[in-house]
Amino acid sequence: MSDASVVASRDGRIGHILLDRPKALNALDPAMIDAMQAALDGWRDDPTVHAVVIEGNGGRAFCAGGDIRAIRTLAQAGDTEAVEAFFRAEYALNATIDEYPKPYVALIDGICMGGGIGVSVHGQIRVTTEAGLFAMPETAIAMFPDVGATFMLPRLPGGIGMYLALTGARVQGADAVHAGIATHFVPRDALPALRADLARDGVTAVAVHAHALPPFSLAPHRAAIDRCFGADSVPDIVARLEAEGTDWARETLATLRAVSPSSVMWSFAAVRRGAGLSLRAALAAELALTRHVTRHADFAEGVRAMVVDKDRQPRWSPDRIEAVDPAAIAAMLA
Ligand code: QUE
Repeated sequence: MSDASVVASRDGRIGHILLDRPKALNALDPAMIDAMQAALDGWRDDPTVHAVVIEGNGGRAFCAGGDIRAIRTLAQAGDTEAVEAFFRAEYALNATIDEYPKPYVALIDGICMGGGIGVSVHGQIRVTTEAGLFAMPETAIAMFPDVGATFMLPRLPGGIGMYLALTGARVQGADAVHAGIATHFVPRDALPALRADLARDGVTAVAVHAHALPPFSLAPHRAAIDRCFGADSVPDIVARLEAEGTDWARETLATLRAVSPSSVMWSFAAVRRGAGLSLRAALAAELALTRHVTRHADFAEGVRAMVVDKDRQPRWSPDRIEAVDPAAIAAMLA
């Protein structure tokens, strides 16, 4: 079976999904989401499929996100039903991956952000190469870490999840295993052999090819991440970063000051709430939050600045964390 931008095929014991939209860094459009859901549904009860393997084509990206440009266009046209239909289908796919009765193996060799996290992290096995580059960068476009990230991030060690959620910080290669996003590290050179062994032997091949991890490059900042991002409010996070007095803290605060202030506030609240929810409940809460966020002026402005015009000069409103009304944020999550 094949769609324009997803190739679903069989290879020995596995069902193989190739995200094949390399010019858009394999970002997910609605047809790709439908094709992936159909492939997984078709293989669920097929006794000859022992595991599913997903990869991105083109060598640069596993999957850079979702079709956020199209969502902005629909939202600006007032087509809330089409916006909702996109997120509903994407989040349903995320839940299908989490609940899939067979091993689901993502081979991540390049950019894996936003929607790419959603079609990998809920699977049982996430293999990263040294080129795997992970982030939830949504505060830069005034969205929030969705695709089940409000469930996943608060379950990462210490304050790492909130740090990744609010700053959009990138985690590369073996660091993603240390952070709890990936499960195995396999060098890029070994991927052809891993692929062949997965088809022949099934998922036992992953452990055979997995390498020991180099040290966590965030280790020098782990204590500061936990101190600052474990705070109980965004203004408290800012105050703790100011109190650190290190270059890392100054750079982190500058990042936090550059992304959408409103988005930092609603992302903080959404990730906090996700700590106490099941994945299904977190996805339902995320869907409800998309209705408010995609109507907020910062969302259209953020996608304009980062994805459409690419001037990277968004004009946020309000333009400071301290000017965001906490009651307005609370109302969006109610
Ligand atoms: C922040 C984001 C996204 C982004 C850039 C940001 C995001 C997203 C895309 C994206 C990437 C490639 C595409 C595309 C969209 O960019 O979520 O259509 O082809 O999906 O700074 O959160």
